[in-house]
Amino acid sequence: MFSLFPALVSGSVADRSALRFGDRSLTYAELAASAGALAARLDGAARVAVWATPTLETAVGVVAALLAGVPAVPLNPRSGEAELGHIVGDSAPSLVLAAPGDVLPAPLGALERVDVTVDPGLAAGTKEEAPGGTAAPGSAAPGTVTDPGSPALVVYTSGTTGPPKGAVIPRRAIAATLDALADAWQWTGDDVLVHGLPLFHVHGLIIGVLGPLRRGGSVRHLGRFGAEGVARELDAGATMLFGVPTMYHRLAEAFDEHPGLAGALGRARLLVSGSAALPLHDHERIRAATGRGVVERYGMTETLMNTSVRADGEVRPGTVGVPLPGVGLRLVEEDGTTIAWYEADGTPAGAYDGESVGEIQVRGPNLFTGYLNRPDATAAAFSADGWFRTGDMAVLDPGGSVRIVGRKATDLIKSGGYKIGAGEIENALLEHPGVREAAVAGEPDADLGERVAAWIVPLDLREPPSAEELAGHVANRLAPHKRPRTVRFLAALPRNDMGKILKRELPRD
Ligand code: MCA
Ligand code: AMP
Repeated sequence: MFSLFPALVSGSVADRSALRFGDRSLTYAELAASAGALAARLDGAARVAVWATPTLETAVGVVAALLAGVPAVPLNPRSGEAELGHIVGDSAPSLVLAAPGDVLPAPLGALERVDVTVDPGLAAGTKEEAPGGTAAPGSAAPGTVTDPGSPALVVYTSGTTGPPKGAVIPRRAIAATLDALADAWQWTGDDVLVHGLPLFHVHGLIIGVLGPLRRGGSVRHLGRFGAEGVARELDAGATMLFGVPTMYHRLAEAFDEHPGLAGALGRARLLVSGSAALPLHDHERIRAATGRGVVERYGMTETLMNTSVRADGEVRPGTVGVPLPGVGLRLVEEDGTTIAWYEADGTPAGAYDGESVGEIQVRGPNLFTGYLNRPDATAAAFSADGWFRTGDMAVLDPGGSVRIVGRKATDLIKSGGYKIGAGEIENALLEHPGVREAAVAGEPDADLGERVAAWIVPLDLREPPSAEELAGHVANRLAPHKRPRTVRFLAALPRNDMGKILKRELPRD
């Protein structure tokens, strides 16, 4: 029998807190009852969208879909209409799950809506029959036994060009990645995780919510990330913190303002950073103030987690650790030569020269099964012999840890831990009536890692649209985190003889 949430189904930790968002929380018994009742209503649906606000309802909705064996598509509630329209059109959900009172925008208007009602009373054994009739209060039926290869989630992720693609993540990948992290981090049901990550990406949803639930442990979500909330929860017994580098940067900036923060971080069992590289300076500031190193792990929407520094290992800033159990990893040069590799049992193999850079390629049970409706893109993402090409360039350091040194595609921007495709923003900018030509690239940013910068040739150079107007245009069409934070106006874009934009020659003041 395959179950993603053994603790939820067995009732072994019925009275333990499973989820807490602000002052609302559910024990395992209450979650089993709420999600079980909702799962009964979803039975038979082909796919469901989840309006993924940072709330208890999102967590219950996703767990219900997983219990029912129905793939869930988490939606960024800040997505603009163009982005939402694409995702809903592409994934064709049969219905959308939302919290009562949530106002859903136009692209979701035609979908049947099911409100997620979170009812702690159900677990107290009120003996009312749950909606749908099959889920007894306090139990997590139905659908707890399903094929590990069947799709669990479809998570949308940006590429260099075009609209986001839906990565189809099977149940097996979720179980494999969470169990591998449990091994690497000595993560148990006694751990209490705190974070403030969004719930429509792998980091916040799979690692940050499904992770504690698979272990039978607890998660406390801050609703909105902030130093005060982090310190409060760590002081109140939370043992682990997950965040993107921007969050750790902001914590490092807040030490003076919050005298208790460094002590609180120092008491955590594990501080984990991922989704982008944590700069050396922030590593050092946090270690100096708290006495603790931040553990980095490396993953991707398509692969879930690939490597991590182990809880009992040494934190070496700039490295993302070793492959997780079950993950095969190799470094491959441009001409296809493999220069270093790890077997899936974690054994380094072959001779590596200690300095050559190669693309990280991975295989293992943690991988997605493909991009929804995009067999072409799926085929292109794998090598001829079946390894997933991450596009990340790396070396191995002398201890065998992976050190990421760059990315193959310069048209991918990582800002605040979000992956953003330059092409997607260029297309949105070109739809603005005042824009003749547009180029987008990432620029270094101390807070966000990289910020989105745009170079615009306006239709009328004397009266260009304002930077704020263009930022708002992108935020409203796509999503606020994709908006350009710097806009420069030019008379022409630098191009080569073929007409291709030479992004390296764009003026950066
Ligand atoms: C600003 N806002 C706007 C505009 N300008 N809204 C509309 N139009 C505009 N022109 C609003 C925003 O909506 C927001 O509203 C507020 O202004 C601030 O926005 P922003 O500046 O973007 O937010 P931030 O504070 O700078 O966000 C930093 C952050 C965030 C909290 C670190 O970037 C974040 O949550 N990052 C996490 C990304 C992540 O989870 N990545 C995982 C994917 P309001 O104030 O109301 O909010 S990677 C992954 O999953 C892989 C597997 C991995 O390895 O982990
Ligand atoms: P996404 O496609 O949004 O899931 O982002 C995945 C990408 O984030 C990877 O391909 C890496 O480029 C980057 N990434 C994730 N974790 C790390 C890390 N710890 N250090 C550096 N880059 C990372």
